[in-house]
Amino acid sequence: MYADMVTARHYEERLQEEYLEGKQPAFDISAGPIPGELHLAAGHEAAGAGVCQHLRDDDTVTAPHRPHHVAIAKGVDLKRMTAEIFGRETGLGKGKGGHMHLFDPDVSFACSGIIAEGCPPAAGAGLAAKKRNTDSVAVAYLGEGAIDQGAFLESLNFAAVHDLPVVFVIEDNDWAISMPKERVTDLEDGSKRADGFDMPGRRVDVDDAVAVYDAAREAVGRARDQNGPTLLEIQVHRRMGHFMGDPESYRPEADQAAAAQRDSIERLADDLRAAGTDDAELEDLRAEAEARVEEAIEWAKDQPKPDPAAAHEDMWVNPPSGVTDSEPDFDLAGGED
Ligand SMILES: Cc1ncc(C[n+]2csc(CCOP(=O)(O)OP(=O)(O)O)c2C)c(N)n1
Ligand SMILES: [Mg+2]
Repeated sequence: MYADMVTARHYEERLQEEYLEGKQPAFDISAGPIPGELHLAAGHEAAGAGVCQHLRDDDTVTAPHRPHHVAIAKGVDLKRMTAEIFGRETGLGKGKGGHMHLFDPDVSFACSGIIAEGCPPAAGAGLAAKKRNTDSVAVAYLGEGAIDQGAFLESLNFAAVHDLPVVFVIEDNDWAISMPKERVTDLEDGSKRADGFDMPGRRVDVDDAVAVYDAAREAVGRARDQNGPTLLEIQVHRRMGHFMGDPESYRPEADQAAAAQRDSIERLADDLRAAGTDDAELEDLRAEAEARVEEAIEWAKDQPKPDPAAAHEDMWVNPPSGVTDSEPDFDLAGGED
């Protein structure tokens, strides 16, 4: 867990540096080596590592727009993920998806920029596991700002009614862009949403990786033993803006300072030291993580950019007429399913 968490933190620090290259003096979102939006998850690491530690490659994970810590903990190929973020041809999605649309079938991982969008596919993966009588499980991550979304509530209901092996994980960082949690919900503990679906719900109040690990072991074990879904909520902290370039003028300084002070990585390091791990071992893990991140970034930056003509390949609908000269490869009106 410590290795995953320090990898995720260092990865984001490095992406932050790369992202800012060329975006100044007036912030130009499309300029520089990482075009588009970038949502960093520093402060969320315990939720990724503590849950994914219990998962296998054939367990499905769907993550939202803030996905890197979860992807790293799930074992997504770091080089191809980085190439995707840098918009390169060898990226997980041939450079067409960017950082919010990572998809790695080798470890059953996907994420989406549409909030709560991962919940129905996770319920679907759970249904598939049940019908195939395998013991794989599915985990859907979402933010606390998404707990009033229909897709989430319908998925909870569907998973509960069909006793599906799904764990829903709310990462509560107190904010949805500039909207503080208390202005959109009266529920302090989002895991109570489970009560309405007769499903177990549990909140982990602090971003303590060991506490997350314990709560997730029970929830994932319950799913794997075919005893149905669980809803977990984990308190995390947003150490950065909603996305890169967010001036956070809406956020009280005290809240920012509190987030900066709480650090689940330092907390886990203290726990490990108390359990007998020496500093040299922690330092080795950190150095290995940093080297792995550097290697992935260097590799990604060396990769070719996609041919613009490839923009119309791998599409699910025909491009509008006049956009491309190539013949459509299937006919939507053809009547086949
Ligand atoms: C269905 C939908 N509505 C609105 C948005 C715009 N949007 C992007 S992120 C976000 C807030 C998400 O907050 P939260 O779920 O708490 O996640 P966090 O960003 O805090 O990790 C919103 C409203 C979206 N992407 N999808
Ligand atoms: Mg949030």
